[in-house]
Amino acid sequence: MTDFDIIGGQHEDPASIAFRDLLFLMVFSLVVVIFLLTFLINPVPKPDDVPLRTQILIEATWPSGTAYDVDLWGMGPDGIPVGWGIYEAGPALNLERDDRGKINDLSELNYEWMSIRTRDAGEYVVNIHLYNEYKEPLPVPVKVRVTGKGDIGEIYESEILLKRRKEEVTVVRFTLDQDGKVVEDSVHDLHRSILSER
Ligand SMILES: [Ca+2]
Repeated sequence: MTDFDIIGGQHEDPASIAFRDLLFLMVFSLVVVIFLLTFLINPVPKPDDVPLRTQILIEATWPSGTAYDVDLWGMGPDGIPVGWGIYEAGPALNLERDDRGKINDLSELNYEWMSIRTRDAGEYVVNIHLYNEYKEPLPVPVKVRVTGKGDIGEIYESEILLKRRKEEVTVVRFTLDQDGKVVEDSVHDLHRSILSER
């Protein structure tokens, strides 16, 4: 019996050790590659895919299946009106979904929403406007809700009646402080037209 046989008998064949090490390296490399691929396949989304980083959500809903074209209008601290045709101002305010009642709309839902993506300090104004009732009876009830993420919570929720075509109602105004919190007692609905400032 040679030394080699003893070694071979008591230990594994060097070739199989080498093979096992190689196999281990391959599996390890594969795990590393899969790990890296997970990041490559799920990278930070491209701008178009970015989930909406909404800090404050402004929603308007009116009766499903009706033809009323109600518009949400908003204005942030930069004083730039945002609404139909003017979809965003600064990084703060965006009209995310316009709903024209039955026009270009396969859904029965009548729902518009705006987002405030950064809580810039200053006053925000939220208005609704009846662009056209399209022969539907008046008034039209519009539910409006303004909800902030996390500690902000609900800022406003109520139903407003729009009584005539082109009527613009100030739903709610509120002010955010430097920390992005709603200033106490800043919530009110004193009329301020946004459409006239376009
Ligand atoms: Ca609309």
